[in-house]
Amino acid sequence: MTTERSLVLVKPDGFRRGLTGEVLRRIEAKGYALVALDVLTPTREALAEHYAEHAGKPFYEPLVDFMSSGPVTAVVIEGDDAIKGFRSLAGATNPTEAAPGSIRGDLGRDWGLKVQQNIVHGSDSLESAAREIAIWFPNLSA
Ligand code: IDP
Ligand code: MG
Repeated sequence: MTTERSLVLVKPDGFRRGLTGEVLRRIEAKGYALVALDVLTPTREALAEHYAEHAGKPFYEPLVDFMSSGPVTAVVIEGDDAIKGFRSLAGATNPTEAAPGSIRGDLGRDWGLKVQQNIVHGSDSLESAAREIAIWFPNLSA
């Protein structure tokens, strides 16, 4: 186990629904530290970088439209095994399948859209976390 940083986003659906505080509450209650926090409407350029691995997939354009549709809260969290730990707090990508107790399982649902609006993003590996933190917080020192 190592101290890790992860990039968390409260996506535009979560922000619009007033769930930023609830997401931050769960992160803090779990014991992770908040290292940096910003509220911003992401540019399509930043999202193209952030979601490069998904370029070309059927949900890619709807995903970029959705993610640039309004403000998000971007957060860097820190703690032992925080990357895996936050993925566990977030739950499965599909909110219908996400376990109750998780953020997506408790607060999300399928809205019948081309892209799943599932409240949060969390980095999925050390490499992704480093890459994503550099995109969202270029001035944050490691
Ligand atoms: P993750 O957010 O759980 O890591 P990824 O596979 O990285 O999931 O996908 C990024 C985002 O794209 C998801 O959070 C979700 O909003 C959307 N997405 C992923 N797969 C699908 C899909 O099959 N249908 C609709 N939207 C999807
Ligand atoms: Mg992902």
